[in-house]
Amino acid sequence: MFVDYVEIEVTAGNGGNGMVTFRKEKYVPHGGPNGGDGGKGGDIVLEVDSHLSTLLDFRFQRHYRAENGGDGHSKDMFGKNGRDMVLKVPVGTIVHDMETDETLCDLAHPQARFIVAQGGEGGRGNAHFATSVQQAPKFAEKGEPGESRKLRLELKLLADVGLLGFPSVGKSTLISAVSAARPKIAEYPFTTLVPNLGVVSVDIHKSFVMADLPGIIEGAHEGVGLGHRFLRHVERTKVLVHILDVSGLSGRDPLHDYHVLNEELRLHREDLIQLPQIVALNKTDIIADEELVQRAEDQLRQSGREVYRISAITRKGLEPLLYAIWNTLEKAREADPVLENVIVTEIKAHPQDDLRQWKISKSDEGYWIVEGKALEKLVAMTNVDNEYGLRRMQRSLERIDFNNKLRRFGVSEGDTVRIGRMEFVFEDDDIDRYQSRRHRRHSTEAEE
Ligand SMILES: Nc1nc2c(ncn2[C@@H]2O[C@H](COP(=O)(O)OP(=O)(O)OP(=O)(O)O)[C@@H](O)[C@H]2O)c(=O)[nH]1
Ligand SMILES: [Mg+2]
Repeated sequence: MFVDYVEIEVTAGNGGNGMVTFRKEKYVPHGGPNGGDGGKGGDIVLEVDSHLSTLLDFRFQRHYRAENGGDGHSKDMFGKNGRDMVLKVPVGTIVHDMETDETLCDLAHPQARFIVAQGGEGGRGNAHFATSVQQAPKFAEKGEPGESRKLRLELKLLADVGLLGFPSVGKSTLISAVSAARPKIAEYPFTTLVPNLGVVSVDIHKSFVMADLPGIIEGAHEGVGLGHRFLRHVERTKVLVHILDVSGLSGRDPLHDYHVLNEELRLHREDLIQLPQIVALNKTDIIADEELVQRAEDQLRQSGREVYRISAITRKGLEPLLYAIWNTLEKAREADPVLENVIVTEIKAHPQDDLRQWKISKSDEGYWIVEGKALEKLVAMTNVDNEYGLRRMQRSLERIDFNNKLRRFGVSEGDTVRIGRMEFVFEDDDIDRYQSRRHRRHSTEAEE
C-alpha cells in the first residue's frame, strides 16, 4: 500500500534529574556536594532509508517517544543518556510542524537526517552549584522535558520526469517499456492507483527517474478521481511527458484532453504549467483517423511543444522520445541546480531560545498564560518544592525583569499565572520587599 500523507506525534525523552548528595568523608563533618547530573533525553530523529517508498508504517503507530535520560547519582556520577528514536522515512519526505504550519525539513537526499524533537538536557546535580557563598547547595535542577511536536509527513516523490495523461492512455505501458518498473496494465481506467518509479537508461551514462502516475481527469484539482492526491508528485519533477491517446478508438479528442489536463495542472499549482512538457502521441500502431492525429500534431507544434509519435506497446518511436526527455532534463537541471549534492545531516530544529522571548494572554477563566520556550523550560527544570531551587529561578526571572513586566501587563496581586504546567500566585508584596531591600543595599554602597 502506498501512503504519502500521515500525521504523527513525537515526544523526545526528558532529561534526567540532577542529584543532591554530599560526600561522606572521614573526619569531614560536612563533605562537599557531589550530586551528579541527569542524562540527556533521547532525540527523535527522522532518517532517510532509500529502500522505503511509502509512509505506510506510520499508519499503524501514531505516537513515538524517545527514552528518558537517567537521573544523576551520588559521587558525581552522571545519569545515562536516553536512546534516540530513529524513524525511517522514504527519500522525498517533507516534514511540517502542524502547530506552526512551518516546514521543518525536506528529506530530499538519500542520506538526509533531521532531529525533529530534541531530548531534554539533564538537570545539573548540586555539585555544580557550590560557590564561595553557597558551599552546601541543597538543590539540583530537574531534567528538561523533551520536545513534543505534532508533525505532518508528506511524501513527494523525487522523480525527474512525470508521466501525465488521462486514464488508459498508456502511461504504465510506456514506463514498463523503458524501465524495469512493472505496474499493472489494463484496458479499464484507473488501473494505476499509486505512483510507480522506474529508472530509465538512455545509454550507459544517461539515466533518469520516471514516475508513472495515476490517470488524471477533469476536476482532479478538486479531488475528482485520484488526481489531486497524486498531482503533488508532479510538483518535484523537472520535465513532464504528456501522453495522449491518438488511436481515435477511445472516442476521445486528444487535443481536448491535452487542454483539459493542462488546466487541471494549472488549477492545482499555477507554476506547474511552466515545467517543460513534451507531448507523446501514443497508440500510433492502431490509428483510426490519420487526419485527426496530424491535426493534433500540427497544432501542438505550433504552440511550441515538442511532439513525438510513439507506440508504447510495439516500442516504436521510443528512442527519439527518450533522447528528447534527456536533453530537456539536462537543460532543466542546469537552470535549476538542485540540492542533489547537498547532504543535510543534522539540523537542530530549534535554536536555543531566549528567556526574554515570551508572550502573555488572559484565559477566559481569568488566569494569565505566559508562553515562551526558554521560560517554560526554566520553570519545568526547577524543583519548586525546594526553597533553594525556587530562589534560583526567581533570580533568573529578576534578571529579565519578569515581575515588573507582568505588572505592566496588568497582572496584580493574587492573580494566577501559568507558565507551562506550573501555576503561581503573583505576589506583588514579596517582590516589592525584595526590590526595596536591593535598593537599600545599593544606596548604602553609594554612601560608602
Ligand atoms: N494498441 C496499443 N495499445 C496500447 C498502447 N499503450 C497502451 N495500450 C493499451 O491501453 C490500455 C491502457 O494502458 P495503461 O498503460 O494501463 O494505461 P494508463 O495510462 O497507465 O492507465 P491508468 O493507469 O488507468 O491511468 C491497455 O490495454 C494497454 O495495453 C499502444 O501503444 N498501442
Ligand atoms: Mg497506469
